[in-house]
Amino acid sequence: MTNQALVHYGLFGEDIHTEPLGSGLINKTWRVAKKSTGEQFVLQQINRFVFLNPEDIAFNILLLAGHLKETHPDYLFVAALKTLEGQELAYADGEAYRLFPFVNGSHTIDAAQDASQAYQAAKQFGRFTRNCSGIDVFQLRTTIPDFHNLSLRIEQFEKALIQGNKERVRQSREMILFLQQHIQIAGEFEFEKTDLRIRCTHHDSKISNVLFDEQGNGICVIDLDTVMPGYFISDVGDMMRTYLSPVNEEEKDFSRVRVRPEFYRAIVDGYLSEMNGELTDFEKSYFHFAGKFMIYMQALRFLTDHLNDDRYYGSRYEGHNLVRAGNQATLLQRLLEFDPG
Ligand code: GN1
Ligand code: MG
Repeated sequence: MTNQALVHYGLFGEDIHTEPLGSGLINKTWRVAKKSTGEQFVLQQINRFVFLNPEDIAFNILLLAGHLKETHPDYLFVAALKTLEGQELAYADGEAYRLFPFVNGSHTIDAAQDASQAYQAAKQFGRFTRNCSGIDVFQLRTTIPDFHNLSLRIEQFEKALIQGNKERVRQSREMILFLQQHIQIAGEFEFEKTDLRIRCTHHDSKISNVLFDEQGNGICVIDLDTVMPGYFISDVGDMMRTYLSPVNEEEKDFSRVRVRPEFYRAIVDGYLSEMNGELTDFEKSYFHFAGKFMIYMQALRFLTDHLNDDRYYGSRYEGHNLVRAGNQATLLQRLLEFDPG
């Protein structure tokens, strides 16, 4: 139904070429080219099972775009284009879509291959939060309630142990025990979070959500649907989760999952290069916890989904989410063994 969505932007007919883009698990994305002019766009279909109110995403982006234009006019903020009717979202067949301009000369990368890329990305996520710091963060809407609420993720996990697929619960015993043994991470979170500030947080800081220029410098962050009030540990932690290891959450050979010390440094240094003056001393002592927090939560989420028959993340082979959970549990183990110095 992408074609019907594109009509709302005046893009239709033989002149338009559409192809799938990216590897996100939740939203669907396409690259759209207008052959006659060479213009390019990115079209995204919002997953309405996950984002119950797509208008909240549009609201946040509009609010931030206005603020950033005033306070940081040189900062590139990729807001969605308006439809011909002047709307922020296009609806086709009950689905909500957004169209973005493609930033010329930019590219994205799927994995951090050298530490300077990790530094650049961490800098961009820090810069984003810093540039938004002048806004009253509580004006932003919460696009996914309790998204990074670790205590709720534990509850969902415990519920799946009781109500989930019995056979899978039996087969996942080892993973279940491992995660139960590390439940204190959730306790630490509850205890510490009262001293973490609520900031404008991206909540999906994987490296493919950063645009790079031809010299390899970061330009800005993209994919802003989970931008909402949150803690800095969400962004720093998800960078640790996705940049530290040379292999990602899909890797089945867990011996290849490891922590690269120079990438750890790069994340901390890159983020602080922008956020040093913003974070409190207390927050600065929580970089390591950030990694544990996000990796543990992701392992829980994958395992919970496996026990619930893959209804959230989907799966491409039998046991896919159990493998992803095992991968993330291995990464957690490696991080716990790592001494950041
Ligand atoms: C989802 O859709 P994607 O891949 O950007 C998920 C993240 C997870 C990630 C794991 C809204 O992100 O929280 O970390 O999968 N997003 C949502 O790959 O649940
Ligand atoms: Mg995303």
